[in-house]
Amino acid sequence: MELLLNATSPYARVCRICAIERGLAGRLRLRWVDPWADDSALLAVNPAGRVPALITDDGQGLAEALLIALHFNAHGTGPDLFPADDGSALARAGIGIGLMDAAFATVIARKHQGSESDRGLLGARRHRAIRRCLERLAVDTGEAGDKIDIGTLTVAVALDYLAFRLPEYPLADLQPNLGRWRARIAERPSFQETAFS
Ligand SMILES: N[C@@H](CCC(=O)N[C@@H](CS)C(=O)NCC(=O)O)C(=O)O
Repeated sequence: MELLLNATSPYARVCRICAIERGLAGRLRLRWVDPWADDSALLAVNPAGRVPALITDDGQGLAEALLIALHFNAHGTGPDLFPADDGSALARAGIGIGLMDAAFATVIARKHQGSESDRGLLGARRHRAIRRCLERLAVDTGEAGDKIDIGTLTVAVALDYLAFRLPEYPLADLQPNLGRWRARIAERPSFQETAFS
């Protein structure tokens, strides 16, 4: 299998972490691409031009982080990342992706339109979404404990991305319990091996 990715994509990192947790790292080739450069190899797999994108062992192209994670879950071994009997995993993943989307869109808007993008209608809306997600997760992750599933992994990557790109949200001050939870999960080899750079 080949995963097309870049080093700063939180979505791609979720996929890498899922592959490692499912014991698939040795079967996964990483192909580093620049999604912003209309890389032809990437466009052949994902015409939307976004990473992550996966070419499966039987040559199927897959886009979208959670669908790729589902594929890894079906093929590897290890913790079941999509436990059918635990709806909270999917619910948590949805909030994690929501946080990731709001944070990523904030970063991209700043890059292309400057920091005033934060003050426009859409920018302010994104910041409200970030704050609401953090508040919800502060309650919710207490219940998650040390579970390893698509929900906890996605949330932890979203929080890491926030620390990486938007340090004006200091988790340790804003939501100390959530900060401690993130620090614990970030000790896993799957997180250490895929740190943002
Ligand atoms: N919903 C997608 C989001 C993927 C995404 O936005 N990837 C970014 C990098 S973090 C990208 O490739 N952006 C390039 C673009 O939007 O043209 C997923 O879950 O995989």
